[in-house]
Amino acid sequence: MSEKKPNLLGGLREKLVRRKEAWAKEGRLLTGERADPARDRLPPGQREVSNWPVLDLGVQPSVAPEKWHLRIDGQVAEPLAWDMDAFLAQPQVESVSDIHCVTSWSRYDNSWKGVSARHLLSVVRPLPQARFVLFHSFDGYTTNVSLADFDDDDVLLAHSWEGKPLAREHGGPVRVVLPKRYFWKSAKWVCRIEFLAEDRPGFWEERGYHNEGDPWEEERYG
Ligand SMILES: Nc1nc2c(c(=O)[nH]1)N[C@H]1C(S)=C(S)[C@@H](COP(=O)(O)O)O[C@H]1N2
Ligand SMILES: [Mo]
Repeated sequence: MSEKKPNLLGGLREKLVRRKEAWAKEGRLLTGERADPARDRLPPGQREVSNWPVLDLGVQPSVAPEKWHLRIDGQVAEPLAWDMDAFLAQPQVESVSDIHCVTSWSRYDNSWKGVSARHLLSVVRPLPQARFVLFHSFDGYTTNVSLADFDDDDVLLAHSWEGKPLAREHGGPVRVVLPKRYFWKSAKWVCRIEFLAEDRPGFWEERGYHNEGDPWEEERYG
């Protein structure tokens, strides 16, 4: 079960990463405004799209459902390792949420199905010192959130979108969906969730992107 490691010197990936690093340095798209999710549907500087753009590092790992596996470990009382059958045997939830990508597109009313973060937390039981969560993916990508951000009723590990299995380019078989943060926090092809006492920045967080990434506060870069 080798996790495909990204080739960090690969041409396409390198260019993509450089461009997005440059955006962070320039503060591209920043409006300096805020919005109130209770009143506004669109966060500042965003525009609604009806298609669903694909954004990643240019490597889309092909993970067959039978080969998919998830590990949850670190600062938890009950670490776990699940294959797809074990994952699908958990209580399933459906939820509808909006996507806000830091490159300025937002997509409304995405319907997801999968296993809720709240259920995962009840199974692994984070230890008192656990305060952060780091997602790891099959393409080598990582991204971090606070435990408080993960522990929300709209957060899930999704295997389906609009009633169909989640497509490979969008992170299938299983991705994270964390609607209250920019979409780079929603790890595609997730394989490991690590609970930490100390925060550890992920791929974009190390490259000029904001640690928390709240779209309503326009936390694009940090
Ligand atoms: N594993 C992995 N997850 C990832 C990424 C990635 O490169 N690898 N890109 C992130 C970024 S920057 C965005 S905007 C969203 C895009 O998801 P989508 O391609 O389904 O729109 O996935 C996020 N999750
Ligand atoms: Mo993104």
